[in-house]
Parts: sequence; C-alpha cells; structure tokens
Amino acid sequence: MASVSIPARTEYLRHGLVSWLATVDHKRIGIMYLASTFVFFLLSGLMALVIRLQLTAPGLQIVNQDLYNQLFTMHGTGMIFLFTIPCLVGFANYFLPLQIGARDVAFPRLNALSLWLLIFAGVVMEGGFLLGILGLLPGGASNAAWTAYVPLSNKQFSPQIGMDIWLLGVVLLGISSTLGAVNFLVTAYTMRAQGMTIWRIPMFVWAMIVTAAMVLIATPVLTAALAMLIADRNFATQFFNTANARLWQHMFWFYSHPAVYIMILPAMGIVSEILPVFARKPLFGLKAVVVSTILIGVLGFTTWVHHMFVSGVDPIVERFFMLTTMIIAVPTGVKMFNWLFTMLGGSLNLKTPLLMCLGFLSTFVIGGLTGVIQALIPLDMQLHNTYWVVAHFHYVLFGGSVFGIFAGFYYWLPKITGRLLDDKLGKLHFALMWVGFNLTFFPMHFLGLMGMPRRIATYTADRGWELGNLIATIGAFMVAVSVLIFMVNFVRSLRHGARAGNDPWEGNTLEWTVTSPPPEHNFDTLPTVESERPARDLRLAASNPTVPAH
Ligand code: HEM
Ligand SMILES: [Cu+2]
Repeated sequence: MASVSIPARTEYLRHGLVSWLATVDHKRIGIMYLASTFVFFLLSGLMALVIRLQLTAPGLQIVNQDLYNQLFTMHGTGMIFLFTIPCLVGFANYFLPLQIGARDVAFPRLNALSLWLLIFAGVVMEGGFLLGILGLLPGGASNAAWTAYVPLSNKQFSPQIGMDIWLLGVVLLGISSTLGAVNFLVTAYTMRAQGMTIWRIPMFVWAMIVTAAMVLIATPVLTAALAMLIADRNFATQFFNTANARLWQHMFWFYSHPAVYIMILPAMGIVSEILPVFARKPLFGLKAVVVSTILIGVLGFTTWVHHMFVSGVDPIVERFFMLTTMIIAVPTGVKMFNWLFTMLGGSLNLKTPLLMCLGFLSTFVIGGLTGVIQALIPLDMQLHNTYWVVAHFHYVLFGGSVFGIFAGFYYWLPKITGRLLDDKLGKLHFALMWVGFNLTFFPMHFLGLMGMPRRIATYTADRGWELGNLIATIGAFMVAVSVLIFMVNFVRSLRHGARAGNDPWEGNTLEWTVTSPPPEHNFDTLPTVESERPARDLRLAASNPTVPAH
C-alpha cells in the first residue's frame, strides 16, 4: 500500500464516513459520482415506468395531467443532467488520472466541489419534486419539459415555486460541470506521463478533452439563460418577454445540441477503449478516431437551429443548419468504420463489455440515421413534436450513451472493486436490455408517423396507437428487470466475484498496470510511456524479458 504513513490521530481521514465526506482523492470522488448518478438513473427510470404505464392503453389515468407533465420533465432532466452527463464525468474522475499516469487531477479540491454541487443540486431538484407530490409545495415541481421553453416556463404560465427550484438546481449543475471541465482540461494538458505524446493519449482521455472543451463553451450559455429566466420570473426583468421568446430557444439549443455530444463522446471513448482490447487488435485508424472526435466537437456547435425549424427562422438560415446537421454524420460515420474494422479479423472475446459495445453500435447507428432523416426540413415539419422524435433521441441517448455507460461498468468496475462481475448474469442483463430497449423505442417511430404527439398524458382508442404503446410498455419493464439483474450482479460480485487481479482483460492503458483497486497514490513511481499501448508493452516485456518493451 501507500508508502506514506498517516499518523493515528488522522486515521478518521482514511476510513469511515468522514473520510468520504472530506476526501479529495479523485478515485473516491469518482466512486461517489458513479454511485450518486446511478441513484438518479433509478429515480428517473421509475418515472419513465409510470409514464409508460399510463400510456399502455387508451384512456388510462394513473396520474393526472399535471403530474404527468412533471414526471416527463423530471425524467428527462434527471436522465440528462443528473445521470448521463455526470456519470460519464464519474468515469473520467476515476480513470482519466490513471490513464495518463498521474496521481490525481490538477485541482483536487475543485473536484470535490464539483461533486458536492452535483449531489446538492440533485437533492434540490428531486427533493422539490417529492415535496410537490406530498402536497408540501403548492403547484408541484417544474412541468414545462426539460426544454423549459418560454413563455411556458415564465411566471404567468408556471407560477409555482417548484419551477424556480428546478431552475436553481440546473444552474448549480451548470457550475459543477464547468468547474469539472476546467479541471479535466488542465489535468490532461499538464499531468500526462513522460512520453505520452499527443498520439499516445488514450481514446477515453481524448474524448474527455473534447467533451470538457465543449462543456466550457456551451454550458455557461445555458447557465446564463437559466439565471436570466430566474430574473424574469422574480425580478421583473424582460430578457425573454414574448417579443423575443425565440432568444430562449437559441440559448437553450446552443447548449443542448452540444450536450448530445457531451453525452455521446465519452461513451464513444469507452467503446474505443474496449473494442481493441476485446478484439485483441490495435484500434483501427487511431488518428482518424481522434480527428473525428475533434471534428464532432467543433461541428457540434454548428447545428443547433435544427431544433427550431418550425419556429419561423429565416429559410436561408434553416437550410444552412440542415446542411451542417447532415455534415456531422460524416465524422460519426468515420468512427463507425473505425470500430467495425477494429473488430474485423480480430479474435473476439465475447464477454459482457464487448456485448455492451455491440449494443451501442447496433442501436446508436439507428439513432444517427433517424437524425439525418429529421434534418431534412420538410420531413422535420411533419416529425417535429411526435413520438418519432422520442424514438430518435432515445436511440442516441439510451442506445448510445447508456449502453456505453454499462460497457464501462462491466469493463472498469473490476478495477474499482477488485472483483469481476458474473459474465452469465452480465449477458442476461445485456440480452434483456437490448431486446427491451428495442421493443420500447422502435414502435415509437411508427407511433410518431401515425401522428402521436409527444408529451400527451393519454389518448383515445380511435387512433390505432394501442399496439405500439402496449409493446413499448412491455419493453420498458424488460429494461427495468435487466437493470435489476445488473444491480444483483454488482452486489453479489462485491462478496463472491472472482478476484480481478491487476489486468483481467489484458488491457492497453495504464490503469491495468496497477492493483485493483489502485493504491491511494496510484503509482509507486510515475510511469513512462513508449507507445499508445503502455500496459501491453509492459506485459510483453514481462513475458519475454529478452525483447525490449516496444
Ligand atoms: C427504460 C428507459 C426509458 C424509458 C421507458 C423512457 C421513456 C420515455 C418516454 C415515454 C418519454 C416521453 C414522454 C412524453 O413525451 O410524454 C420520454 C421522454 C424523455 N426521455 Fe426517456 N425513457 C427512458 C430512458 C431515457 C434515457 C436513458 C434518457 C437520457 C439519457 C432519456 C431522456 C429523455 C428525455 C430528454 C425526454 C424528453 C422529456 C421532455 O419531453 O421534456 N430517457 N422517455
Ligand atoms: Cu440537435
């Protein structure tokens, strides 16, 4: 263990609850990020189940119209702001310093601040919602959708204090995210191991660098918009009065389209880490993967108006954004080919992490393609605000990001806990989740084409929407069961899981050269890197001492 010995009177700083509350260790902070965001995932998932139950058949009324609106608002915000974005940050907290061969992040205290801001904001938002349900908060939580469009979200239409609580929560999250981004950028820039030149940076780290840069540019715009809305609601300012209501949409989507990439790039980074290891081959076209990541980051800022095609934007402007939206499919397509060619001819190790990556590839590609279809202005006019859109973005965010997150869990949890998850249960989780996911969301494409609008609390029996909705609800419960299986697997693994050892997968990156879990200070001596696969170099050198390490 650590060579530094801590005197007995500060022992409480190493063990017990206080040690967790006071920690500035990136690994513990990472664990707390992962654990707390997973709780928010479960809460938002429960809300999705209630939404789905209500829509199972025509005319059901499990919750009333107003609670339904709160539910999808909190489901969407919870999934995006409290789960997907910060969960990926949790992985980065734990693994970015390890992967670059550093002992911590550049600003450990700032890191702790980001974590506690996130948790506090989550408690504020979910707490506001709960108080509303219990009848303690007149008017309940925000019910203006995760987009919080004005005038719907202004004082006149949403007078309830729950709306302000929600806005404050998202402001806090914005601050947390921005601070985190600064931290990751500085860490990756200044603290890389000796020899880790630009083309030797691991793919997950590259993804986080681009993601952090996007956060730094995009998130303050949303935070400012939210603060302006709070001022409009409470201090009689007029930033978003009816005459310039479209300003809200611009500010919101200037953040929220890049937010899609803030959610998908780190997941892509995870996939780019796992595929070469499980195909036992180098990543195909490493430079193309890096360049396409950067291009996606840049182009991600040029497409936001595609969310506003029906809001009366100048037609020339609309066409520009239609084209940019289609262009961004090019670097994304490049990545798809990189991944496919990485697997081609490899000897595939068909364990759960790889299956989750295959889940990512198979579903994300559908979400990408339906996105290109939606970019066509005349089609978007028809598809806008229908269940087609709900199908599309779940294929991207769930099919992409969430499958990527679970790939990350199966790949990296053994490093964190020292124990392997059970592969059979993992495969069952994967199969149920993949089938359940497609049952839930594939029919929504057709529901959308049949005219079912999103955000409706119920529907009548004469529209032909019954079958699609029934299948979707069944699928959603399959997903729920699959997540339960994952949780059982995880808890079981803590006691009964096989010991992971340092390097259960024959990994490429530096986290696999240290014990599982890693020592407090990560590395006894800081590593030197001589290729883009330093762990493999060391493994080969150890198994054949006469051959130089690379
Ligand atoms: C089993 C899992 C899930 C189910 C069954 C589900 C179901 C739904 C449904 C039915 C809606 C539409 C509500 C409506 O328009 O009335 C919805 C909205 C939404 N979902 Fe999910 N969802 C799931 C997971 C996710 C995940 C993982 C994410 C993001 C990472 C996500 C993000 C959203 C967003 C942003 C909305 C839009 C909310 C709004 O309209 O304001 N969902 N979800
Ligand atoms: Cu967009």
